[in-house]
Amino acid sequence: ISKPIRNIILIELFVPVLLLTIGIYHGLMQVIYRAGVIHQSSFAKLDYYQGLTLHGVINAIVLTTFFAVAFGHATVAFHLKREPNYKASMLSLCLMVGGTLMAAWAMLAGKASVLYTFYAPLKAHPLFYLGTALLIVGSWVAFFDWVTIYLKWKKDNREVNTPLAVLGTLINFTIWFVCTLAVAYEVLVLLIPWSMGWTPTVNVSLTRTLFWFFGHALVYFWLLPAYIMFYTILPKVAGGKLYSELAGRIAFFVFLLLSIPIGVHHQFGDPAIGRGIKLTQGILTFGVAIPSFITAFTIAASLEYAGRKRGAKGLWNWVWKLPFFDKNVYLFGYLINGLILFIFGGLTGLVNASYSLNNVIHNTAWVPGHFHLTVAGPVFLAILGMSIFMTSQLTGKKIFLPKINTIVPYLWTVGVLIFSTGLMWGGLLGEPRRTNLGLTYLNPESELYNPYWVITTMLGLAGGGIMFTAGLLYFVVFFGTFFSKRTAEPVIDFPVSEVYHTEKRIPIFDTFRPWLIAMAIILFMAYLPAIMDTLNNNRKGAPPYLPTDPAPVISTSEKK
Ligand code: HAS
Ligand code: HEM
Repeated sequence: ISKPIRNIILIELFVPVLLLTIGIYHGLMQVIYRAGVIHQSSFAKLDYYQGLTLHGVINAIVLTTFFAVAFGHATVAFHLKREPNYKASMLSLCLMVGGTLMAAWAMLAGKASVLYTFYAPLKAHPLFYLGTALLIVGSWVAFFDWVTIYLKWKKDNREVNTPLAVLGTLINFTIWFVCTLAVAYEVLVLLIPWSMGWTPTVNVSLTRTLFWFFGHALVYFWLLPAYIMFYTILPKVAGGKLYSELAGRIAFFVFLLLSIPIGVHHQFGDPAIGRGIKLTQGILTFGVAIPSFITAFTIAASLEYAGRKRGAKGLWNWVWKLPFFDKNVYLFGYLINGLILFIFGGLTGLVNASYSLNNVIHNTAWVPGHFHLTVAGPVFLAILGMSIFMTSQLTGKKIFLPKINTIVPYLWTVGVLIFSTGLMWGGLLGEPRRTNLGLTYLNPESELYNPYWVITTMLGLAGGGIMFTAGLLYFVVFFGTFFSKRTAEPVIDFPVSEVYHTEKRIPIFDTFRPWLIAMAIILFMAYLPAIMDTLNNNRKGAPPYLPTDPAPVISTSEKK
């Protein structure tokens, strides 16, 4: 891999990890506010909602997008043996960094405390929306370049299966491209004109619906790079083989069909949307769990094979033969811990998807409990492990403190399990999400004080503290590796799982066109009625709000 492309990938890892220091700090602050350790609306000149926005946007949008592009560049270059185009990759990088700086300025200046979901009626500075749009467009540029590379490769290799990692990357970015079209429309046509004051009101339901068209597919955009690692890297580092490559292909194509047309499951409580479409998208949500079940069984079988190859006998002994604490294959620790967390993340997701159970947990602390077991579980751990792996390879430097590196994912997992137990238990007791509990419910001075939530928020604090410590150790390893002395030639050389069964090539699982057509039909059927509902049931529109105040923001002209 050439030096210029190497440097681009390294910048795409370094910039978001540097910002992650702010993201992780605000995670700690969130558990401190929630547990009522402090009874303030701001700390160190940063407001509660400003901090929550920084936490969500940096961790869940900036880090994940930068990483997906960096990993995509490396995956395409390594598996197709063709380099990304320098000019396109540079343009993509500049757009992403420029966009991130704009959004970061708006958030740090306190002009964009709109949370990472940024739909109306919360209103941000136009630069926040523009910055987010540029970050997205930058990632598109990289994707378009990979498509060109792939098409040229396919011309020369018509009868050869596309490598699973490349197939996963292309499917992931197709989902991303389609779902971000909705958010681009939301931002450019609805939110920016409203934020500039050109339009006085906005259709809140429409902005929410367009956001969730993007928002749930977004979670699979986070997840699929981790899935690529589970299928193509984990069996190899475990010392075994991938049980079925075809299963991986099927899983990725089902994600292509079902990742987007399920966003309404975030809007079960929205009165503007009809019941029929909620039921339809609720059922499709259960469908999207199928590729994850396929993955669970395929990867478990691959791991069992690895354990048996390492000499295991009996029914369960294979588990203990796996290389949990081997510092030479530290990626195993990061990936297996992610999978363990995802068992609980997946189960809680299925609870959320059930229309009637959703009424119990919606907008409670249960929801962040669920998603720290997913995005801060398999997704985040895969990013941590792979960012260290790629940095070490692309710089030719040895891992700094390898033993600490091996422990990080275990510490993080213990932290997340305690943290999410606290949040989900609290959620079942009615504890709200996105609320500075320290000001009221967790403040003994307040008449709203609720002693039932002391234990749950204390668990959140304890788990969050452990996660914060693991985060700090990761920073030491990452930056220590980055700034140490070069000891080898820079390369990119991923471990690649061999397949257990030699399967015949089935062309339908190596072709995009029929799947793209099916995707368009399902999307159209699932979203047209939802969009129509938001247009028909929201004639009035709403003025802007701030998260701290239930009354609308009155503009100076209206005050007069
Ligand atoms: Fe979710 C809310 C439903 C998956 C993230 N989700 C959220 C939010 C986020 C999020 C961020 O239906 C909050 C958004 C907000 O701020 O309001 N979610 C689901 C369902 C799934 C699901 C059905 N979510 C994810 C993933 C995420 C994520 C993945 C991030 C990466 N979610 C919902 C719903 C809501 C929601 C509702 C709205 C709640 C509300 O009312 O607000 C499914 O995709 C889950 C399927 C997963 C499985 C698990 C398979 C298990 C595996 C592990 C195998 C382990 C092995 C290890 C092999 C079925 C693959 C073996 C171990 C050894 C030691 C050998
Ligand atoms: C929200 C803690 C790491 C993604 C929150 C909340 C807490 C928290 C307490 C607020 C819950 C609420 O009041 O609604 C922590 C701690 C972390 C950590 C202690 C580690 C030290 C992460 C990571 C990610 C992440 C690594 C993703 C990669 C999010 C998101 C939100 C959130 C998307 C939602 C923000 C919103 O509601 O607008 N976190 N978190 N967190 N966290 Fe984390």
